[in-house]
Amino acid sequence: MKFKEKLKEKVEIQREEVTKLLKDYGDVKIGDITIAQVIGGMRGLKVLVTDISYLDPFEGIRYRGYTVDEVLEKLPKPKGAEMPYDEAQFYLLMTGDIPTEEEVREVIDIFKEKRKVPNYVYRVLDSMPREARPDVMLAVAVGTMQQESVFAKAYAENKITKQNAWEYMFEDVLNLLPKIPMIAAYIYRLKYKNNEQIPQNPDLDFGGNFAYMMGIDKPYDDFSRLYFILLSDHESGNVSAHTTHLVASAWADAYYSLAAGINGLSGPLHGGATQEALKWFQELLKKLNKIPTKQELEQFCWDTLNAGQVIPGYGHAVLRKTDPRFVAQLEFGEKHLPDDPLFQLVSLLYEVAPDILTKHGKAKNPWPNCDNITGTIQAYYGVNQYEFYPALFDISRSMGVLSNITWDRGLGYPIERPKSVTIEMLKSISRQD
Ligand code: NMX
Ligand code: MLT
Repeated sequence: MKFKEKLKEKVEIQREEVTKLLKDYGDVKIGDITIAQVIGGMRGLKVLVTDISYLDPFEGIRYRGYTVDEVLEKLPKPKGAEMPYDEAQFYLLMTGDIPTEEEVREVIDIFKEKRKVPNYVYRVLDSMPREARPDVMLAVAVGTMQQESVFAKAYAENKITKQNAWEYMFEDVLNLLPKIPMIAAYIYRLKYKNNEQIPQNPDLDFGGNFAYMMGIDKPYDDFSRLYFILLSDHESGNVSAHTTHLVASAWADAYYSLAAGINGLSGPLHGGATQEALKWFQELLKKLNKIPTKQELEQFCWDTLNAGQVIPGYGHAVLRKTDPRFVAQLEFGEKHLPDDPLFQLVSLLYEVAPDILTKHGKAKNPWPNCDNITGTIQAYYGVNQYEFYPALFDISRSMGVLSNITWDRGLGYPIERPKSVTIEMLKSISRQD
């Protein structure tokens, strides 16, 4: 497998670099820690390392050094498609290189070969209560497949060393990732389409086949490809990436780790904000029974804030400008659904919310993030069951977190175990200052 050979070469080079860095410069300080950071969710603390992506507060995300625009322009696309292959993004995240047509073709073929989901997974999903949330079902499906882990099996047989651990992790990742959109589409149709399932189309790629199995016409395939690329990684500190990395750091396999990451993504302050944003727009429309004027929208924002709630899809822990992933979706909407009333409402909110949040004076970042707009576009294509949105985010995020844990094993990162202190200790440290 050329993909694996390339990765192996890169892992070996980087492993040497990391070993040298640790040996020669392990004592060099890269920052101080304040009490505010320790109590305040470790904001701004540089305590994680990844090369898969980097988030600049003002520029936004770069995947392996490439901006959103560059990735959308440079990655190979299916014939006639507007958006690149998700398999190409996965290749980029894993290797750091933009794949050639031939290189992406290899990943597409591997994914197609491995995407068949074991029947017992469907039986487990079918037996779950219909009220179960889609992302809960996805996490259960991933956990159920843990018995397939080649990493866990090799560990039990004492075959794993620090040197070869990444290869078993990589094999698990290749077995697991292509199944995620298949399972998510199955869950969608099980819950919302009377369990009338659409079999996979063997001619289609990751995003294209997902749209096909959802039963939604073009250009939903392109929106799926776009969305899965955009949300795939956001450096290491976000809750889903960090959770996956943390669990994998104890040498849990990819199945356990991803299931944990899916649970980590669910909260309304993280991936759950996709759901909250559409809910917020729908509540507004229900209250007014019409498309609001600018003034009415402003009032609704203030009502939300005065009730002590957040405006979903606005603000960010790191970003200090409009999220380029929001912009990419906005551009897609301007092209494909410019007259949709809900889409126009998203654009109107973009005109009013930053000023209001600034006047409100709390949020450090008054600009929209990726989650504000996703639901509007999904709903336009008929996916208005907003509790499904975190599961959509999970499909995308799986690409990044699974790349990260492969590299974690490749570079021999140890179990993550930071130190905690007591409040009494912090009080005593502050008295000495
Ligand atoms: N609406 C109202 N208040 C906000 C917002 C917002 N959109 N964003 C931040 N604040 C408040 C925040 O609740 C906090 O209030 P308090 O001091 O009373 O605790 C204050 O502003 C300072 O928070 P920040 O330091 O600006 O933000 P933090 O880094 O703590 O949290 C988020 C980041 C993303 C959790 C926060 O901005 C938020 O809750 N946004 C709305 C939910 C959302 O869109 N989440 C999705 C993030 C992206 N993703 O995909 O995960
Ligand atoms: C993400 O994509 O994970 C979100 O923007 C949250 C974050 O980066 O903290």
